[in-house]
Amino acid sequence: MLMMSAMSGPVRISELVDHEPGTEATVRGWIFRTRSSGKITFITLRDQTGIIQITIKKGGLPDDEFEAARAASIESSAIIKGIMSVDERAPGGKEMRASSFRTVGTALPFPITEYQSEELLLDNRHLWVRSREQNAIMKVKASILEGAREWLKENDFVEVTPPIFTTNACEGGTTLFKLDYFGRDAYLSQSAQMYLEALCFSLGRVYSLTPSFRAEKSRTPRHLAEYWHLELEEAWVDNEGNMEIQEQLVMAMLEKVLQDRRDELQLLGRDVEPLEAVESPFKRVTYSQAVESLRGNGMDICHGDDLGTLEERALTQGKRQPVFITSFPKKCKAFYMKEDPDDSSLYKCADLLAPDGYGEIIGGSERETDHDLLVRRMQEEDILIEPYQWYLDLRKYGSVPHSGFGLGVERAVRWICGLEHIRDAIPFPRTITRVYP
Ligand code: NSS
Repeated sequence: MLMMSAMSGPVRISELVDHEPGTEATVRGWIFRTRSSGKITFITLRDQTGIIQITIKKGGLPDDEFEAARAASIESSAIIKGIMSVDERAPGGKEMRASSFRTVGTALPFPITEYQSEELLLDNRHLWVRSREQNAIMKVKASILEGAREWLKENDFVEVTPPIFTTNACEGGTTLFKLDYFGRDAYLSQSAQMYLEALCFSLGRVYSLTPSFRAEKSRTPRHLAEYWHLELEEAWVDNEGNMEIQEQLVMAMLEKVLQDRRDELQLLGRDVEPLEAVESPFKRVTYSQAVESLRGNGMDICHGDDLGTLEERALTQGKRQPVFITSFPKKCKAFYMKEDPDDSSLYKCADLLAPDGYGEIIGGSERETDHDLLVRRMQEEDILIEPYQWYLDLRKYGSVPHSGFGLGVERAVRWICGLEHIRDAIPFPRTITRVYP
C-alpha cells in the first residue's frame, strides 16, 4: 500500500488514529458539518475513509485562514493542517487543532440537508453519492465483487466480455429494450448466458460481469431496469454441480464482506450476526414443495404459477439460511433449460433465495443440449428460430453437458447491506420512473 508520512503530505482520516497526540498531520476532504461561535469554529471533515473533528481557533492560524474556515460551507473541499489531540467527545476519540486552513473548492448552499424526501435525494443522486450511507454501500458492493473475483480466479474461471447489443432474447421477449441498430432492430442484453455458453466450449469455465437490461413494468423494491449481472457458465457441470458452485461463490462473497466491511455494515445498521450464521450447503426445496407450503399458509398460488415477490418473501421471511428452489415446471421458465429426465414437465434448474424475505438473488440451470428438442420447444412457444441459429449451432458441434447461472449484484448488495430498496444498491439507479441523473 502507498504509505504517506505524517509530516510530508496529507494522510487519510482513518490513518489519524495511529497519530500520537501532539503530532502534526495534514488532511484533505469535504466539510461534512460546521458550526461557529465567535472565535472558534468546529468542522467535521470527511474523506473516503471516515470523518474527523477539527477545531479552528482564532489566533491558532493566520487570520485570513481563520476567516476562510469560518466561511467554508458544507461540502466545500479543504486542506487542513493541525496538531492531533485527545478529545473523548470527538468521533474516534481524537480531534485536530488546525494550524492552517485552505479552501480548495467552495460549495454553493448544498441542496441536501438532514431530512429530505426520497425523491429529492434521487434527483440529487450525483451529490448524495457522497453521503456516508452511499459510501458504505459502494464499499460493501466492491468487496462483494472482490470476494467473487478471488473465488473465481482460485477456481479457474476465465473472465470474458460478451456483447450488450443482441438480436435475441434470453429471458423471453416481454422485457426487452428495443433499439435502432443502424436501421435494424436490436436489443439491450438481458443476460450474457447464450454467449457464455458459446465461450465455455472454448474456455471450460467462464464468467462475465455486465450490465443487464429489463424493461419490466414492475415497481418493486427489487427490480431495476439496468442492473449488474454476474454470470457463470461451466462445461461438464450438471445442475447439482451448478448449485455447489453457487454456494461456494456466495460464501466467498459473504466472507470477504465480513472480513473487510464490518464498519460499513455497522454504519448501515446491518446486524452482522445473521450474515455470520449463513452456512453451506443450502437447503434444496422443490417448486412443488414450495407451492404446497405457500398454499398451506393460505397464499393464493396455483401449481404452474411463477413465484413472484410476495411468494419469495413468504418463503424466506424469518428464515436464517438461503434456500434453493429447484425443479420448476417448464411453463415458468425459459426454453433453454435442461428437461428433467425423470419428469419431462420439469426443468433441471434452481433459483437461490436469500433469507429474511430478500428473495431471489440467483437464477440458474443446466442447459438443454438436444438440438431437436430445443427447436421443438421454441416452436411450441412461438419463438422465431432464425435469431437463435448460432445458439442452436452450439448443439451441432461437440456439445457437452453444461450449466450456469446469473447473480443480480444489486440483489446481493440489498440483502447483505439489509437495504429496503434495491435502488440504494446502485449509485445511479434506472427504474421505470427514473433515468436521471
Ligand atoms: O432472469 S434470471 O433469473 N436468469 C437469467 O437471466 C439467466 N439467463 C442467467 C444465467 O443463467 N446466466 O436473472 C438472473 C438474476 C436474478 O436471479 C436476479 O438476481 C437478477 O438477475 N435480476 C434482476 N436484478 C435487478 N433487477 C431486475 N429487474 C432483475 N431481473 C433479474
